[in-house]
Amino acid sequence: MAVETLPPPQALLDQKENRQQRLTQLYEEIRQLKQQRNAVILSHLYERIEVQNLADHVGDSLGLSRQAASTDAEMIVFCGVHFMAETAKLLSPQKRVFLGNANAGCPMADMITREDLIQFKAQYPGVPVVAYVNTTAEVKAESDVCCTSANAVNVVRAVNTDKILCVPDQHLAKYIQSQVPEVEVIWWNGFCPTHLRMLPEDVISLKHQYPEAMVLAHPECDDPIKELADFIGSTTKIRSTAIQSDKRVFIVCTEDGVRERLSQDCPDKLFLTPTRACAVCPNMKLTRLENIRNTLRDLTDEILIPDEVAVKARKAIDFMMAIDG
Ligand code: CIZ
Ligand code: SF4
Repeated sequence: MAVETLPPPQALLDQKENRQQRLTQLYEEIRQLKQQRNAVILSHLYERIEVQNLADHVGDSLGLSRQAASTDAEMIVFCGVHFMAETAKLLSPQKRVFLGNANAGCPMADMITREDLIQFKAQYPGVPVVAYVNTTAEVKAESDVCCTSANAVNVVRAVNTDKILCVPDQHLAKYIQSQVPEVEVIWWNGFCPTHLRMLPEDVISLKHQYPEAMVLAHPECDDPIKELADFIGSTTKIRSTAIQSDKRVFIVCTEDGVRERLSQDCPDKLFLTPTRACAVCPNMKLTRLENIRNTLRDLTDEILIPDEVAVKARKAIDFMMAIDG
């Protein structure tokens, strides 16, 4: 078998040094453009670590959208996927909103269209719809209330109903069902391909090697992973739980950006992933510093939502905020 020849150590060290210089130069270009544009940069916890480190705020989609609404900046560059930038635009209609990379979409959000939802609702007349924030503005506009992974259970409890349609994530829906048994949750069959890559046998094997480890899981994971978890919650809650915990070892069952973030937040703790480097959302990694620089410079692909859609979608978000402000 042919053995691949690797570059000598000095060549690899030179590459590392060049990359560091390039990053420093890009950081400076972005800093200047940001000032000129009066812009704020927001990064989801799933983004590349250099993007998270550059951002003014890091968090989950709703937390960041709230930041967007409260800032004095005239322009927002959202480093995340399309539905997140749309949510920021819905909450900040007077600001200009751009995605860090306009090609970054969410396969789960694309698993249900407005037309699909209209047909789904027609099968269950009068049953309210809760839409996960991972949906397009058009789908939110056809829904009664929005939710995030952080507040989904509280939102469903607060809607006065004995049945609810939950779109698009079947795994979040099953989690809600387990927590709110008094309401019948009828779900759409969407899923997150990244979260489904994590395997229970990998969690079990890590747990075997590190029995003291705390297992942290996102509700988008499949049931067998959630059954192994010591804590289930949103990215922000996973982060705060790990930061506040006395434990030293964690098995992080969500997109790898959270593990990277936590490794930086808590250098004295160990964060492990239950897949061999596969829990990476390719869309979340599309945004590079070059894309952010180009977005600030060229102002292309602005997020625009037609008024008739925005007014209805905002109602679903406002309803969620009234329950879980
Ligand atoms: O709402 C978000 O940001 C998502 C998609 C995940 C999470 O749990 O934070
Ligand atoms: Fe969508 Fe999953 Fe990627 Fe989140 S991690 S953006 S839900 S595909």
